[in-house]
Amino acid sequence: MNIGIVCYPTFGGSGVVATELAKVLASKGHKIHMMSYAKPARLETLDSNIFYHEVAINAYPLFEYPPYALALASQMVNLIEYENLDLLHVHYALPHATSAYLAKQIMAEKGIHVPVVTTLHGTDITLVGSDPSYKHVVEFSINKSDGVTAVSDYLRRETCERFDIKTDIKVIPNFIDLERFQKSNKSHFKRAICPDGEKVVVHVSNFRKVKRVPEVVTIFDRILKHGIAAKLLLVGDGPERQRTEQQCRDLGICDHVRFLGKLDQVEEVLSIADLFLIPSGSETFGLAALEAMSCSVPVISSNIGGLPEVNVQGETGFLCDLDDIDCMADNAVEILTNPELHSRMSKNARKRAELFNQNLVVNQYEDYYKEVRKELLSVN
Ligand code: GMT
Repeated sequence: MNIGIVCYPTFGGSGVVATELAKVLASKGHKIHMMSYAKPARLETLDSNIFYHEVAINAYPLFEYPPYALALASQMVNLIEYENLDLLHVHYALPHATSAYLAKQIMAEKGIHVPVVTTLHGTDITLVGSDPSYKHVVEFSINKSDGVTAVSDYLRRETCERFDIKTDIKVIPNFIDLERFQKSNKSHFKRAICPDGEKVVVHVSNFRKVKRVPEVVTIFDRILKHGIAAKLLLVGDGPERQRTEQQCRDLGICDHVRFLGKLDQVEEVLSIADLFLIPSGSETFGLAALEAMSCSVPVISSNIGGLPEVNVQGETGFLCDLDDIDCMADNAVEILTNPELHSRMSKNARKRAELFNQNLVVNQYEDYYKEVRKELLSVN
């Protein structure tokens, strides 16, 4: 198939999922046309089946806010027409599903019918999409999509509660490349970071408020106070970085905390991790937790949103109430000081990650594309 995939280019989860999906589909022989306002962060490989089309947003003196949604719709129309797209798959409802609806209507006038699949990821529903300034447009655009998927059952339920949804939402979970995300020997890296054999605690995020990075540091401080020699590796960057750095200074633990910034090879850090912390205030899935689990790292997470669909209480790690820092810290200490428990949870984590094998999940997308396309073509 010729598939148009639209996403945000940033390090956020939806862009990562869209790009990884594009790569797997391309490896299966599909021609993928990616659209975004900048090159997606993980689209680093040269692949003869992937074409990247940057959406040009021309600035005119009249435009205080250049209309990206319209530029994107025009780009979609161009690609449907000249690259014979069979289907548009947009990741993140706003404004991608709206642009897709417009492009679809423009093409329908010319007698060309292209189905639109919208994948809901998270803040497009829980935060931005529910904002009254966007709500009606998001609701309309979801209802006008030919197929809608959500990355977790929690997100499907949440979407139906927040919006008047008249279409079925299919849950297709996020997925993982089990080859890439597996524990590998990085002893040189471990020695460099932990010369005295300290335990390694890792957190990966975009450092937005919702990720609760200061809570990560508080939990880590409790681990240190318990007398465990440990290092905290913080991967990523974002608005909470400065506040977190200040917190480390205030606690006097800067020597134990490393800010590694945005990294492409996250699996290298996860390979030396003993524990992963993700105490998020909202998480529709928690791709970062799945990446850690795939590298055999036990996870301590909050028990909100889609996280319980990924991390299993007492099996792959522990889940605690959002504000229960004691629970997270106590369980962290337990995992780090009980080798038998650690080894069991590491194995279980990898086993659970195998259920999200990218080959299995991408097949679900392919089947869904066929189903949605067949349905649209049967009525036109
Ligand atoms: O907050 C992020 O990590 C970015 C955000 C996005 O929409 O790009 O991520 C959401 O989508 C990811 C991929 O489906 C999920 O794994 C994240 O849980 C979800 N983030 C939130 O719900 C806060």
